[in-house]
Amino acid sequence: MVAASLLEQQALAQPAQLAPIERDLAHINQLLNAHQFEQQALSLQAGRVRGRHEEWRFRSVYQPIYALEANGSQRLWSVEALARVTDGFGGQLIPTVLFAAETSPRRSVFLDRQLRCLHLLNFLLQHPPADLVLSLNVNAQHLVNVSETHGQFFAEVLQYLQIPASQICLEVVEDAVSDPMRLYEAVQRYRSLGFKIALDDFGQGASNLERVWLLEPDYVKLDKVLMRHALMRPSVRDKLARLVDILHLHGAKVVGEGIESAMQLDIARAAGCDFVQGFHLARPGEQLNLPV
Ligand SMILES: [Ca+2]
Repeated sequence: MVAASLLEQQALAQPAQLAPIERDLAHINQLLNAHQFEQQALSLQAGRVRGRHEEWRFRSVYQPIYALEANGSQRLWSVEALARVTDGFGGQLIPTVLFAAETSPRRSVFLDRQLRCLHLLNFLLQHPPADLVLSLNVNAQHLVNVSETHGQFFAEVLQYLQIPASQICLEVVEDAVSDPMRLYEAVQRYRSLGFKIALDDFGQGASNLERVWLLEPDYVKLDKVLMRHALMRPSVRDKLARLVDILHLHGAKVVGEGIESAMQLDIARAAGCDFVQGFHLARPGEQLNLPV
């Protein structure tokens, strides 16, 4: 009797569960198809959405970002979506290499949009709580290639899926764009659409505080190189705390990236970081790693 009623429930539930995602996929594929690169860029395989372009295959993994609570505990605040790319022979490819190999701006825009849709759909498939933020990396070249309509495509996708833009944090790398005003305009546009903005990999390369003042990001992600220096050299820890103070003064919350040990977690906490991310806390995985 119980078994029969379970089967009945499944029989009733299956079409209702499958139909919306397939409908969503068809709609988003249609939007992506405007680029005329792939008819069916996204497809459902074994309960997950997969992406494709020519010989490349894409899937999503997510790395949790935790809020450091005053009582010493950590709370899941966001997941950063990362792409796993394989070529036609099953070899792994780093996504940045894929983008670096792309010479056509049109194709970069298509790939960037496809990956964001892929990550969003795989996120939604796992029924995340409404307060879990999805962090998405924006390819720097994308910022240069798309002009005044920054964020419009993705805002339309979100509207269709009924997800508020405020649940999405867009991570941008400031020193990858040579023209700061171009970056500023893109960020302003994203913000006007309701997205949260994070400045990614801060502290590496040519990143500087002046751009933080210009962009006024909601979050600044301290690069793992900074966290590594702080671990190796105690003198850097005071400077790290001062840097976090300055970022706080300008209204940004601070994420310590690359937390690979308990000691680095202590350093991040002592420096006043609001959030932490790294292998010591959780590795990227297909599951969102939601607390049970
Ligand atoms: Ca990132």
